[in-house]
Amino acid sequence: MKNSIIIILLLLSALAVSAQTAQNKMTWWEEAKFGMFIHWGIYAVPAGTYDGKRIDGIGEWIMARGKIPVAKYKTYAQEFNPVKYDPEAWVKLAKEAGMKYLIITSKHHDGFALFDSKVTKWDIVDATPYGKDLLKPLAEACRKEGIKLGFYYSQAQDWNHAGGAASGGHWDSAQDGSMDEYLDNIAVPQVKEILENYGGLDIIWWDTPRNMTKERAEKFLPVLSKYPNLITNDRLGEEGFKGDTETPEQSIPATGIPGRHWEVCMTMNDTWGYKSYDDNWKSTKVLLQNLVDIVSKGGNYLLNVGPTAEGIIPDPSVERLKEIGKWMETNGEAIYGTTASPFDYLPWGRGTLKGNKLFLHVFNWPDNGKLSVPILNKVNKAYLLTNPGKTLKVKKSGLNKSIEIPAIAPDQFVSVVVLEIDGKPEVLPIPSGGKKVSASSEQPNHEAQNLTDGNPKNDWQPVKNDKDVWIEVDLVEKTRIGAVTVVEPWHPWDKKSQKLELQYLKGNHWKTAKEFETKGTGHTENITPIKAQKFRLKILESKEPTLNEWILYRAE
Ligand code: FHN
Repeated sequence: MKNSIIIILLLLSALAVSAQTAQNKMTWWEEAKFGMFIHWGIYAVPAGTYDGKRIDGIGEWIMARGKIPVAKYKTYAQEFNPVKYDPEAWVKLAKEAGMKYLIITSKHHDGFALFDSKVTKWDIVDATPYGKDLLKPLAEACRKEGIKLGFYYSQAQDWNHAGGAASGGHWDSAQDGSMDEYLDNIAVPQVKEILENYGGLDIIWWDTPRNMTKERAEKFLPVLSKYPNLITNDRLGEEGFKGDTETPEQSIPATGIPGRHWEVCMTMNDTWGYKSYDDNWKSTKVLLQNLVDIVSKGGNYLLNVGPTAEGIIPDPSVERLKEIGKWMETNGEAIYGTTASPFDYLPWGRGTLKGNKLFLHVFNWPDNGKLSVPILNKVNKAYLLTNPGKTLKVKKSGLNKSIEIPAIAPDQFVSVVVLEIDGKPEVLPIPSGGKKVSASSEQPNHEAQNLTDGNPKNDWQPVKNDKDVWIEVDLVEKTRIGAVTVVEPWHPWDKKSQKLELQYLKGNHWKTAKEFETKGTGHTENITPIKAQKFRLKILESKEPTLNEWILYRAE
């Protein structure tokens, strides 16, 4: 008896050790899915207006966009007195929204430190009437509430310390100086300060590695090497510093980023730093569906708030975060700790997976009472996440499963249906995956075949003087296609778009399936299902025709 107890104890401790070793510094991050980004600084004082004029663009860039002289910008610090700042309330708000981590701008491009820095007077303690470190109480609140903490740090751009970089160049001679000296005397020591003085950070979030050569980026490595559990992003150096996470900004990569951890950062309106007149708020539905979309593709969502100079998070942000939080309270199981969807595409929504539970996040609730799911596995049980006691009927329908669902969507934003399945999810492959692609023309190293290789990093480019640009795929057999995705290389701020036409071959004639326009950041378009073997995509209008991936999805 005694022996068997000892054996059981030994086995249990071996299991505990192996569970621990399976953990790594990314484990909490992978489970977290949702974080709060906070852009806060002196720019909240002008709040988008300089010299009586509204300055275009994002609020935290007002100094650069308005070419505000260093001495003038510094006077705004006199008005930065965030007496209404309540760090506990901010952390509690993040927690209420279902966020598991928070990343705040310890120093943005204006070089102003929200912390007490010993290497400059351009910080909250020395330059403002407030006079107290803003990040210490935030770090304490995070620890108290169990929220992981990250500091954003603009390592290269600094418009107020001589030698700091500036995208587009300096506009005031006070900014001129040696970038290496700036890095040695300001940036590297400050990174040391934030790592040492705030009880241990979970994340450092670098940004805009302007002029950050390999040698310059390497200046930060000795201090970073002391923190093996620190997560860093991919924006430290111009090249060769991949960090732990990739950071698509303001748009969701159509096919995720295979093989990498990635996090989409996004604003709720059109600015990161507070602008008094930016009212272009995304709806709760859009924000929540973004979260689900990102998680279904294997990424995290870092959603921004831009507090005022008094320390208030704007009401529209608070309202949206609370609504998201309500949803997360009942549906969080379908988000936290899940892995990417086994489905490449679902016409009515997205999927996430945890063990044998397949979560179906329905954006467009079918009005025929049936949810068609292209899963090949046996389904043991189906139910609404909010009502696990009531089993939903499942029938086979061709290769799909048809779930009998209530007539009315149970949730106004996203309704979650759970399928408990037998074994690992099995789905049909993408019809266009790996298939032969030809094109009107192609440049060396930018071949059309890159379009179906599943790697969004390779692209296709036609030759410069191609006047009738198209690509064509042969699916080998007639297939019913219900949607098309294109992956494109640009950022939202590049403001590029392409007009495209999907065609299919019927007899000897190319027929139009659908014309549509992208925003240059990747696009998915549903089409009325069409059965054909050969499809073509014509680039009708584009200043720079190119695509990274071209995917055709099966119709239900
Ligand atoms: O220039 C910054 C911008 O102000 C903001 O901080 C965003 C957040 O990802 N990053 C840079 C632009 O990519």
